[in-house]
Amino acid sequence: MERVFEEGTTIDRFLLDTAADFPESTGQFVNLMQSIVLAGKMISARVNRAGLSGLLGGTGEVNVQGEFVQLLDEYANNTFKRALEHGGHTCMIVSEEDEAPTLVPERFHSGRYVVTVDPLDGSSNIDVNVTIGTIFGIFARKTPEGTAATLEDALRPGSDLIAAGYIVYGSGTLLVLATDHGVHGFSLDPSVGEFFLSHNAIRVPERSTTYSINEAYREQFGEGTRAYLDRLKDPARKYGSRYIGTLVADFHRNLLKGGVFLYPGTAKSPGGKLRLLYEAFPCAYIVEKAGGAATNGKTRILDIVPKELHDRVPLVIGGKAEVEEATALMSPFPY
Ligand code: P6P
Repeated sequence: MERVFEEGTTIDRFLLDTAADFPESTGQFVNLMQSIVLAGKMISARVNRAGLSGLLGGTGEVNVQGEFVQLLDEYANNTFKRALEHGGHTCMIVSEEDEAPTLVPERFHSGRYVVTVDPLDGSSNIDVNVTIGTIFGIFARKTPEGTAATLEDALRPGSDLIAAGYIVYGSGTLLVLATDHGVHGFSLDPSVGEFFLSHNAIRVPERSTTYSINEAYREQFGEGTRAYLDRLKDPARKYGSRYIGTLVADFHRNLLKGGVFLYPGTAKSPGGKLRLLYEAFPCAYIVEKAGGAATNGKTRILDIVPKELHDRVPLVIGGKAEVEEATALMSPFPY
């Protein structure tokens, strides 16, 4: 039941107002979101001062993805987990930065929610002051409250998500949250340290004239993908290319203004690069709540069940008509 709220509503008031629509709510979800909001404020403050506080550059470590860990990646990961693991609302955290899930201490096994997170997406852009962001998904656990969470609570279809969102650290800091009430954006006013509603009931335009893809890999894509890209270059369609190299930033621009983002698989990497549980699932949940669509080039992203926590998946996401056109052409599957 999508709802529109008055401008200037704080995120706390939004969370309390929407929780009131669910008589069975215990307040755990509101508390969980308030923990995510706190982590977002802390990461935003550090990102904005990274150049002044020695937080640029790498740690020298390589993570489970085989990527060099940046200092801000480590800070964002630790900050996000610390904000969640002692809140009594979360029983497990699956992070891009950690091979294994983080299980909360036994005294918090009553936590109802499982959170998947890419603490800082767009690492390659951190040191050059280009927009980066945090992406998160929220499941209600399947295993009984009061017990330790298990992989069963995370290896499940994206359609089990009950909420998802992201925080983009760009010209401003904006938190976008998708729930059964629709997709709403909250801008951080750093002078008061509060997120205020600034984007009411976001809907993604069905069609646009923007596509986002790293065309350097063109010769590695399937012939269907190349055929789709050639179609977009027809001057009559007036498409332009926009590609930031940070998924959450490209996705956010396309969510607001319309556009299709593609990270297809290739012969060398049929699964593509993006991760299913904490990148594709949350973005797919958000875009569908905003009226858009997301596939892996063949099937709906939210219908996929991950085999492992760090599964990768090809991603085509954006306005429904554009995703359908691209998906119909993309072959041979999976790239
Ligand atoms: P490429 C950032 O490292 C990331 O994981 C996504 O945020 C982004 O969309 C993608 O990689 C960019 O990958 O191969 O185009 O550099």
